[in-house]
Amino acid sequence: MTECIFCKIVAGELPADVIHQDEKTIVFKDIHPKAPVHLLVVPREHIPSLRELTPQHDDLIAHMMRLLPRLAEAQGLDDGFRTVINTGRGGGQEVFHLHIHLLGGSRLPGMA
Ligand code: DGP
Repeated sequence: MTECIFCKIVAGELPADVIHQDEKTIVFKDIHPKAPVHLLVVPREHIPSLRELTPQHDDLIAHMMRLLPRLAEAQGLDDGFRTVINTGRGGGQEVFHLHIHLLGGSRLPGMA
């Protein structure tokens, strides 16, 4: 049995506020939002992080990238949005199932 929280959400074994699903991904609200809109774009396949991506994942990654602006538009983020991928403990990753944070809805601080 998997111990991965996001695999459990994908399998419907844990609840989540799901706002989009398709054959490759599931998108739900982050449980600890850092902005008025804070979604997690999660592949159904368990891939621990960016480090484990292979050429076999190219279609999936393209799909996730192209999904982001559609989600942002559906959320009314007309002024822009931020995407974040944390990788490894040093990069702040807490859940080791690849995911893209989509944040917006307020003026986000600059990265500098
Ligand atoms: P990261 O640090 O990049 O691994 O981000 C993990 C995010 O996942 C963090 O912002 C909180 C969120 N999260 C953790 N557990 C759950 C959960 O059970 N449900 C939801 N919806 N989000 C979760």
